[in-house]
Amino acid sequence: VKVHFIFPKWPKLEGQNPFDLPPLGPIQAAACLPVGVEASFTNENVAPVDFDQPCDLVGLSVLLACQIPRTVELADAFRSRGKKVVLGGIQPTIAPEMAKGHADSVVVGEAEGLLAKLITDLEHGRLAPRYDRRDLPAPEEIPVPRRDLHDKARHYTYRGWELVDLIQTSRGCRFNCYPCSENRLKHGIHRILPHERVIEDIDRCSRRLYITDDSLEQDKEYTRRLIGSLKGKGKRIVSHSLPPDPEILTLAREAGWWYVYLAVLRPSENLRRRAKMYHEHGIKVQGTIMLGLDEHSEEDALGLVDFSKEIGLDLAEFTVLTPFPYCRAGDQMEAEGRILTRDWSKYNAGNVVFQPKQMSPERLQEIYHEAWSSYYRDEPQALHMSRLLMDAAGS
Ligand code: B12
Ligand code: SF4
Repeated sequence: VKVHFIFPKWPKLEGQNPFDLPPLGPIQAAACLPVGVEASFTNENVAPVDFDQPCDLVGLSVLLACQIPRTVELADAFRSRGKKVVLGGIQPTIAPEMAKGHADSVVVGEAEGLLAKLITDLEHGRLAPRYDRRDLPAPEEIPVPRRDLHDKARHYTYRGWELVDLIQTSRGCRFNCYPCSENRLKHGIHRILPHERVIEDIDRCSRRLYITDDSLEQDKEYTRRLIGSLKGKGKRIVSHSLPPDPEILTLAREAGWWYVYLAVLRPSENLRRRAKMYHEHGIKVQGTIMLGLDEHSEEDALGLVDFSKEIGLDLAEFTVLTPFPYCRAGDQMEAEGRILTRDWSKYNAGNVVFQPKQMSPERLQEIYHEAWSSYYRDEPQALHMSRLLMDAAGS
């Protein structure tokens, strides 16, 4: 049996980096296939899809809402050529009904523990419409991803630089931030992967890592241990925010931390202090700035651009609040009848898809465009990016 995984194409944000990262979901799902089942992979963001691909099953991996329309097109196209199609990933987990009429089957929840049965059923010509995993696999069930399925040299370099490998060392988040779906998706539980499994995976990755763990702030002890396991491995590491603790930041820098993502929803002393602290410890900061919260007037939203400059973000990515399903923002906008469209292609955090409280949707959209151009007016984004890359080269 051979399964061909595909990561459907999705629209980038206005000024986003011109490169694509090697996705983790599909190669993690591929690792869950029983022994003897062959796997191959196409990331449509970097390579064209071959509709005549010799395989017994096409597995579409759907991470982001803005991939849904393309997923449906791909599923229809493969099925019209007589191929069996299964959908998996976060979006089919949130809304399995998206598979109806387009795919033969859908995998709901994490893939670990589900694919052996699916393959047996496929072999016997009785694929079920749905394989469900509403409980969470134990950390010991989670195999090392099939990194061999990525052609890194061909698809994942930027100006000669090998891009980061996405890696996961734990799953889940016990916090429940307003615009985020993770708490509900992973039941608010933090599962830590076995140490040996994490090390084996780290050793298979390139020199640059993006630790995709939801939060490294929810369990400081774990974060300290993780930093310890990275020390001396010669890696440069990107992650979500680290705890603002001088001891942890010192250890992180020694272990090769390169930059952290920091969410900016409103100007605050706390954020100012954090950014300063990261910088003092030699760690760069990429901000994700979210415009259009109910508390934002036009002036507040524009003020966030100045604040981002003031705190010296090394890279800034502007987004508009997007009421994704499975998060408090989505629940609220739905309950208040403020969702303007369910055209998923627009759900990439770069389009206004809800009625803002203090301005028109059109004005928020303009502010979003102004934010990108104003932030990078004096120093183009490419320059910021080069500086960030130089930092990784220099140490
Ligand atoms: C890495 C990441 C990104 C990367 C993706 C890069 C890439 N090439 O993959 C980047 C930085 C580009 C990104 C961007 C965005 N992201 Co993002 N991202 C993530 C993150 C942190 C990790 C994803 C991941 O790799 N997980 C690890 C893998 C192993 O898990 P998985 O994909 O779920 O795979 C498992 C199963 O789903 C299943 N599976 C997966 N594929 C398949 C296929 C088949 C056939 C089968 C059977 C099973 C299967 O098996 C796997 C093992 O169990 C998630 C949060 C999270 N923890 O998942 C958010 C997350 C997916 N992002 C999210 C969002 C909102 C965005 C943005 C839209 C907005 C923003 N500003 O962040 C932007 C996109 C806008 C844009 N144009 O950039 C939300 C989506 C919410 C929702 N309800 O839709 C999430 C859930 C985080 C959150 N805050 O809620 N993101
Ligand atoms: S934004 Fe980060 S810290 Fe907040 S709930 Fe989501 S994953 Fe957890």
